[in-house]
Amino acid sequence: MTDDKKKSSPVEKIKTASENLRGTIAEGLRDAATGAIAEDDTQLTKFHGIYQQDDRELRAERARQKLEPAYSFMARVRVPGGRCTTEQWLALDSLAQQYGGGALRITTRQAVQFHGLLKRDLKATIQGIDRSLMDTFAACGDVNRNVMCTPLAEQSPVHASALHWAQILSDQLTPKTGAYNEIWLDGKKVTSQESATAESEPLYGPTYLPRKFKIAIAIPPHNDVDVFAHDLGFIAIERDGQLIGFNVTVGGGMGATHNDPATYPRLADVIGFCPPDQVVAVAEAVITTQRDFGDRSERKHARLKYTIDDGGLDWFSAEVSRRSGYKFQPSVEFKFTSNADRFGWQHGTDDLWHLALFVPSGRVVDRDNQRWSSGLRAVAEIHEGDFLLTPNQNLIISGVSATARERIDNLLAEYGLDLWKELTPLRLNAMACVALPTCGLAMAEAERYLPDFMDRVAAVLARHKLPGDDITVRITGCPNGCARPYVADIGLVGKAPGRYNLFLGGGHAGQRLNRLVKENLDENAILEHLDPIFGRYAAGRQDNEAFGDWLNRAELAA
Ligand code: SRM
Ligand code: SF4
Repeated sequence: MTDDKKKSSPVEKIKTASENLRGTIAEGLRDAATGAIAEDDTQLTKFHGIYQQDDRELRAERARQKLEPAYSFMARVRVPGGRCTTEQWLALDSLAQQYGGGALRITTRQAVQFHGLLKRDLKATIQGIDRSLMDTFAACGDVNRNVMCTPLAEQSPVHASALHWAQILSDQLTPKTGAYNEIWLDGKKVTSQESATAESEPLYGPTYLPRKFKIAIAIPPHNDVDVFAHDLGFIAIERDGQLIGFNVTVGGGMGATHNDPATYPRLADVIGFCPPDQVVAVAEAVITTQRDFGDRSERKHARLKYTIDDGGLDWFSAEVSRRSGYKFQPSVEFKFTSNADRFGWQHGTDDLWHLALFVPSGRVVDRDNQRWSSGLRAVAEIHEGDFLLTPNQNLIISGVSATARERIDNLLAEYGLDLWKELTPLRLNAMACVALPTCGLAMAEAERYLPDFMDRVAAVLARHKLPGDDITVRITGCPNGCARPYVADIGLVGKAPGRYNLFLGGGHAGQRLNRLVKENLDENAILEHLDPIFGRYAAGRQDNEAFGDWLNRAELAA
């Protein structure tokens, strides 16, 4: 818990002095002498969904030429529950073509990222996003971020209700400062005096949260959102086909630092059940408890999971009850079976059809024989429903009439986008984070390495006559865990170029952390390590037993 005598971290000081997230961002944008903004402001733009980056592959050459790094910006668009209209998609696509190198990136949290935006184009991009009734505000930073929800509300009335609550949570928990409006949308400037009163942040206070905060809603049996990886989670409980409330989970988080045992991935605990009308009060109580007790001196120890481990789950739960005014009811039984997406056409409660497409690592860009930008644009131009972003970086074309299905299928085939038909579940369910060249924290490749690695894993599996359908592989370029590698059957976590820590035995439904089995391996060593294990798995698995579950039962537990 917070010790008042501890020194606040530098980021806390920046937030305090920022006048509700303004800092000198506006001035920095006007400075044409550099492609960067002031260092303190790089912390503040995160709250506006914008990260300053530079192309790491050009660093050495630019330094040799005595040039400043090739600065550019990543902007993350919030899409609560992953639902956007085709008009919105077309607007994002058009901005990507104009300013973002022709690419969009669907993230592991149902959001959309632009990469490579130049400082001079940032405002125009944000204004274009705003015109499509979307924003990047609070997509990053020490606040509640994009609220996730199992997509496709048309699967059942429970799915529709869950999305409704995701959108309410998203609205209620967005910060109130006018800084975003003022800086990016040329909104009215608020004077310091006004900002103290009209603009107070009733939920967050002037220094916001000690660290990022994430919420997900899951609908059993699908744990596609990986609810246990979130600071706060809601597991939908149904009776007679209707939502009756949620089991509440707290304290999940993936981030860790290599060789620092004080940091660790942690799965959330279920603390009880609440009816739907208590969801907002519970979320606010969890957030204010973290706001008041979270560690503001050491950012590596500032996530909610550490606040809970330091204070104890009972204390935390009682504090949330006290603040919300609601006592949790006992949790209700639930069962998750998978944390993957389900590909292909599904029929919805609306009597329309919905097609879940595999998008490799969520990267929407035209490549030789897979023209994702052009193909999805062509679909969006004739499609009357929505595009839904999944928590595994994929996309659902939602709301297609029976008669329009063939046309969509033909378009997807024409642009090379029907990969879900030909790839195996092993490949379809594998995930990698962005990593190099844009991520400033990457220690190894992830997204660019995943296809090669999966080919090699498939070859080793084939030797043991295993299709690998029950194996989830996730790779990240560093231990921060952006592709949630610590809940995968097989997790590779970047240590250095070409080298990874190998984690095995995660729960196939995201319900169990895997374990570190070997450190700092290159590809050959990883495959050599996996080969005999796959052999034993082939011989010893029970019917449909997922790799991580078998491994945990048969080997790791021993
Ligand atoms: Fe992440 C930081 C990308 C989901 C844990 N993450 C970053 C940054 C912004 C790097 C930075 O701080 O400079 C990465 C930008 C790379 C780039 O060039 O785009 C980045 N994170 C991503 C995305 C785009 C990965 C992807 O391949 O899709 C995901 C965007 C999600 C979104 O739309 O909001 C993404 N990040 C996650 C997740 C998964 C999740 O939330 O379900 C996690 C693990 C869960 C968690 O939060 O514990 C995650 N990202 C982190 C961390 C570690 C936080 C911690 O508690 O230690 C960092 C580093 C940090 O915050 O200091 C980080
Ligand atoms: Fe970057 Fe690490 Fe996140 Fe991958 S896991 S995107 S390398 S911060």
